[in-house]
Amino acid sequence: MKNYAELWTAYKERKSNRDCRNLRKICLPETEASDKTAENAVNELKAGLKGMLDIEPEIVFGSKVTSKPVTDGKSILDSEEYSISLIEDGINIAAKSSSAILYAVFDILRTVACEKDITKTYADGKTVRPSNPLRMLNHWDNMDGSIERGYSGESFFYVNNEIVIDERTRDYARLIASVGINAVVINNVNVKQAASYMITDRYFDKLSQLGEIFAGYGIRLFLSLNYASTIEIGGLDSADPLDENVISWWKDKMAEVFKKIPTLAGFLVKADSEGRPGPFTYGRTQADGANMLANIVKEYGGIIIWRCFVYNCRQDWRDRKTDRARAGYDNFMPMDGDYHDNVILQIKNGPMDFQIREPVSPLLGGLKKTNQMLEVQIAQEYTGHQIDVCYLIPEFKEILGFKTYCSEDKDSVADIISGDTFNSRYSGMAAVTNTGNDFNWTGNYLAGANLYGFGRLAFDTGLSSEQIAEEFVRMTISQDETVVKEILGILLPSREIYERYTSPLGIGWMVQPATHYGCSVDGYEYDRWGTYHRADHLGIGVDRTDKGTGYALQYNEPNAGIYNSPEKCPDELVLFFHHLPYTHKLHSGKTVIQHIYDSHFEGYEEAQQLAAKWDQLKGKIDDEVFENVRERFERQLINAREWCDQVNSYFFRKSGIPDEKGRQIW
Ligand code: GCV
Repeated sequence: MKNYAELWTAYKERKSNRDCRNLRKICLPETEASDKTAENAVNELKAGLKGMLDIEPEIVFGSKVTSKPVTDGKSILDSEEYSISLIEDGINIAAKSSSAILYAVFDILRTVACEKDITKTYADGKTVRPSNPLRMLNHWDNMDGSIERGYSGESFFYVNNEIVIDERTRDYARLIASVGINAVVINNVNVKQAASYMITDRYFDKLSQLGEIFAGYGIRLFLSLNYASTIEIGGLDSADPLDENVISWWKDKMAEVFKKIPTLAGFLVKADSEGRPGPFTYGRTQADGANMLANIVKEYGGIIIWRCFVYNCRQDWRDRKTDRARAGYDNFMPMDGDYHDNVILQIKNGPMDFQIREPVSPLLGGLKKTNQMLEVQIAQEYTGHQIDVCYLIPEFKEILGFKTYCSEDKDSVADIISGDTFNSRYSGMAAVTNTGNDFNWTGNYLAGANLYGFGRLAFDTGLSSEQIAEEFVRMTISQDETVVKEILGILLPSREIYERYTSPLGIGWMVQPATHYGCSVDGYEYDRWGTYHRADHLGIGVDRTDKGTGYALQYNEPNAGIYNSPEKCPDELVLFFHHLPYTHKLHSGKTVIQHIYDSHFEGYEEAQQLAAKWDQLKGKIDDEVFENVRERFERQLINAREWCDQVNSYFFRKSGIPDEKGRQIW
């Protein structure tokens, strides 16, 4: 018995699936005997079919795979494409690489696990090509075992500054490969202390072993890099990207690192951000910093992923001109086209920081000549800490579907990050992960839907939130139709419910600064982080129009015009873009203040309904799963009530305007 759950890779019995039990033969492309990924795929297939159906179909190896060397996003996509078709007595898999074989195997196992008919599913043949070349998880794991913004235990990669490799490591690789993840960054972007030594002898052996394990599941290993390594571990007194000594140190270092960790794919860099060092210190640009490293790692096929989370975190709250939302665009747009083609800019979905509702970052659709990746967060830092249920896939779908108007067609965020719009060399999607060493990996069992869902969505952006949630529930919790329906009824509206009882109309924040959990309306109001609601007795919101900070104008038309106008701006973002009187009428017909009251009362009530729905599942699902989520709902309701009452009281006291429905406000 493992000391952790295998979730959707547990392959529990599905013997009632008669159609699948008739499977006699599976044809696979032939691969080299030494191909670990193909070996893992075959083992997975056998274990899955045995476990779920108690069958052992004949495995026949056919034509050779013709995988081309992977040099860019397009060839990643070519090589990961697979087809599944029916043959007499069985199934044929066609694929150009062993990773593609693995994905085909997981496709078949998913079909069986969801109790779908194989004959129907693959009747017309099914060809799948991933939507995004890079589908990545970013771990914010520290080497002392803690996880920055982690809500599901400690790290399973590190204990006491040592790298741990055990059965769980392999099962983690299986788990994430099964949903299509093909890249992972294993350490926190805030690279401090021991983590700076990741690129030294101290960790090479373990990292090389880890890289091999991941490669066996088609996953490319990346490390977060300390931009100032030349100073921290190199004994130099500078990290200036144009300094010859700095360049020469990096050349030697990279030669050593790529030799010692042959599977290493590249680095993720957080520079000039929240106290992390970067090229700005030396009067250089972000492009100078990224290109210096990219130039050096190029000869090893390495990639530099450079984060755009660069802003002034020492703002004076009295200053209304500086706008943190503007910072990404202001810092990165002027150098569009200057980045080397093995640099990818990684852009958070919104201009601030993973709030429950933000507009899409204007860099997505702004940058036209630079490789770019979308960064989302499944760790629920601002969305309930994996205590409150908050299924994030509907939010990610909205982001992906956002029309940026950056070109005549193919202008959605999904088009841009797939590489299609600008024919980018590299692109894709990364999530700050929500995993830890808890028994069930994600703390709350229902938070597993975000891990599952992110992978599935990054692999196929055309899937719907419902489809993904249903697969997750059927594969992980239950096949019972009533149970599936009830849990979907909890997951699908949960993000909007969370939004309703927390911060309204796109304003964000209002969280406890120390933890980012729980309500504190003024928690960030008089602080240095650039995250203000600017509420007074007359109104609330940040003026980001042409008369305010001008942020709205960073968008392409017609988005700029829509956001710039309080009449046209969608209600859910109106306070992000406008400072409005409490009496301002929204599109909904309600005033701002009445919307605040109504949405908070409703949100709290809906949270209670979700908890009641869950209570009905007692005895119908596994006790441990039931209890795990029930206990979290208890805490969610306390949280939701506090948010509701604190926000309503705060704005009643500020505005003096009573609730027109006369409900109790404290
Ligand atoms: C890893 C936010 C978080 C930080 C995080 C940072 C980032 O500010 O609160 O914990 O640091 O984002 O994305 O770099």
